Amino acid sequence: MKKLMLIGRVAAGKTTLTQALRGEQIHYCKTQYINYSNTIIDTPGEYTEVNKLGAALAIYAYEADIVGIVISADEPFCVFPPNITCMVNREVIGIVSGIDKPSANVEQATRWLKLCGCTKIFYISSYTGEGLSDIIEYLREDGDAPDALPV
Ligand SMILES: Nc1nc2c(ncn2[C@@H]2O[C@H](COP(=O)(O)OP(=O)(O)OP(=O)(O)O)[C@@H](O)[C@H]2O)c(=O)[nH]1
Ligand SMILES: [Mg+2]
Repeated sequence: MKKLMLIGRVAAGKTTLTQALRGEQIHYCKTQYINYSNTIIDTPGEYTEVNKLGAALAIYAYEADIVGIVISADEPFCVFPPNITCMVNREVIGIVSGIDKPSANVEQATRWLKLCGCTKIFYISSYTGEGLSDIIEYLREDGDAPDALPV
């Protein structure tokens, strides 16, 4: 599997997505530090929100094959500046999370991710499971088991 690093504001849904992709039971767990595993690097939202910590994300991206910008479908504003994808020398994908939420505005989140510079965008709900297989398929490499989950 390609290694995916997730970035996004606090409560964007990064950890919940990590749990869902791994097939774990979903439970709230505030991310306090960068969690590193073989296939997913989960980062605290503060690294995205606090300007000076953003540089650490750019450096940490070297550890990943793909960086995923996670924006929840009900976020009231975008914390990312335009064309942010050029700050890392890895492929950057967009992930709209929480598409099951009643207040979801998927079109708005999509516009923000495109403004960030994302050309490939996934739409997921960690609760219903919608869209998760698309991400798993995208991370899969030759030789990976057909049902492999990033653990
Ligand atoms: N309805 C719905 N709620 C979600 C979804 N994903 C996450 N949530 C909820 O959003 C809240 C925040 O989710 P987290 O995954 O902890 O967010 P995070 O981006 O890891 O946040 P930090 O660790 O603080 O950076 C939790 O209460 C989740 O249950 C989703 O797909 N659908
Ligand atoms: Mg988290």
